[in-house]
Amino acid sequence: MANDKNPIAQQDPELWKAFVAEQDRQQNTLELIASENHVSPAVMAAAGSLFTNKYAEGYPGRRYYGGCENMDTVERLAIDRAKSLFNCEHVNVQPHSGSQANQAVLLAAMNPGSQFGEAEQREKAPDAPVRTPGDMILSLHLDHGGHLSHGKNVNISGKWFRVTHYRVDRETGRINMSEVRALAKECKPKLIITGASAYSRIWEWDKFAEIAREVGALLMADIAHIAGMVAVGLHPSPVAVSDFVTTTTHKTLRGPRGGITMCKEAWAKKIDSAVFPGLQGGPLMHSIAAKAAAFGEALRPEFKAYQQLVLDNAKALAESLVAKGLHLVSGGTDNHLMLVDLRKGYPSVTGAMAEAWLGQAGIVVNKNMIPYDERKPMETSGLRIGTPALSTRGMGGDEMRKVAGLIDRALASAGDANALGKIRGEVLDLCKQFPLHTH
Ligand code: DSN
Repeated sequence: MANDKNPIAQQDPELWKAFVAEQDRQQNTLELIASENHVSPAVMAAAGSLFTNKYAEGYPGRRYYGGCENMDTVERLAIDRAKSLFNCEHVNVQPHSGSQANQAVLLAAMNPGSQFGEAEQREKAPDAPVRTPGDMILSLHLDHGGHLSHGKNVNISGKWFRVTHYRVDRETGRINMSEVRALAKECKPKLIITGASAYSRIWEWDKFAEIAREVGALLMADIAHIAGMVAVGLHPSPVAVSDFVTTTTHKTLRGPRGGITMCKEAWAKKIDSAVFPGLQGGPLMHSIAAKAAAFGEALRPEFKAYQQLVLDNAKALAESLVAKGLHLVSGGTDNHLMLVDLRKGYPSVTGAMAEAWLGQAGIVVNKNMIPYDERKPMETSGLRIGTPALSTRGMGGDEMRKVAGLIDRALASAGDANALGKIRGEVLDLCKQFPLHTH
C-alpha cells in the first residue's frame, strides 16, 4: 500500500505521512487488541473501491436512486453469503457499525421512554411530570464484559430504556445462570441481551432462550467478538434460539468495519425499516462490497483453520501467562480473548500503566475493567488480550509462549525504558519473521 506512486502520496503528502506511519505501526507491532484484525488484500480493495461513489438508499430491487443495478448485485451477494455463513432466516447488511446493528433491534422491538420507573422518577424529581417508563433490557454489565450499546446509561440504549444487568460470579468469573433467571423473573425484561466484548467463556444460549421463554422476553445475541468462531461451528450458534443476532464484521470475522443484523423472518420488515429509513440514510456500498468479499472468504475451508488457530493460540497464550504467575478472570479462555487481572501478580500496576509500557515495547493491548474492579475506567485493573490479529500473521504456539514472556517482562519492568527497549527489539524481530501480507 505505502508506495510513492499512491495517488494520496502524490496529491497530499501531509495526509500520506499518516498512511506511511500507520503501515509501519501495523507491520512492526504485535496487535493483541481482541477486537482488531488485519483484512485480506481483497477485502481492503473492496473497502477502498468505486462503490464509495454511489447512493443506494433502499434495498435490492427497491432503491430510491437510479443506476443501482451493480449495488443490488453486491448487496445480494453479501446477504446470501451471510445467510449461508450463519444459517439465519433474514439479514440486513447495511448497519454502519455494531452499535447501529444493535440499535436496529431496539428501534424495531422496543418502546422507548424514561430510563426510570414511575416510583424512581417521582423520587428523583417530585415536581416533574412522570414519563412513560421505557421497556426493560436485561444485559451483561459493562464492567463485567458487556457493551456500551447494551444499556449503559450514557448510551442511547440506557437513556431511552430501563436496564437491569446480570454480572459474572465473583469467584468463578462466569455468568451465573441462576442469577440471570432470578433477575429476569424480577425485572420482567422485554429484551434479554446476550453477548459481550470482554467475556472469555462459552455462552449458554439454550439456557438464555429457556429463561426468555419463561418470562416472555425477546432474545438478542450480540456475537461481535465471536462471530468468526460461530460461523465455522467452533462456538455454539445462537441463531436458532434467538429472535435477533447482531455482529460487527471486523473482529474475528476479519471483514471491513461495519455491522449486520440477523433476525427471524417474522422480524424482517421491522428490522429493515429500522435500519433504513429508521436509523441510516445511504448504505456504505463500498463497505457492503467488502462485507461480501469477507463473507466469501469466511465460507472457505481455510477460514475454519484460521479460527482454530485463533483458539489454539488463545489457549497457549493464556496457559503461558498463567504459568508466569498472572491471573486471568475465570482462570482461562474458551475463545479468542483473555482478561488479565493485574491485582494479583502486579497489584501496584494499573491497566493504564500496563497498556502504556506494553505500547512502548511495541505490544498493543487495551486496558479493561475487570469484574468488581475498584479502579476507574481510565485506570482499570485489567488488560484485555486477544489472538485474532497475530493468528492472521501466521503465528502459532511457540510465538504465543514467547509473547507471554515479553508481556510478563514488560509488566515487571516498572516502566524502565531500557528494559522496554530491549523487549521492543525482540518484538521487531518477531514481526519481521511474520510479515503482514495484507497491505
Ligand atoms: N469496542 C469494541 C471492542 O473493542 O470490543 C466493541 O464494540
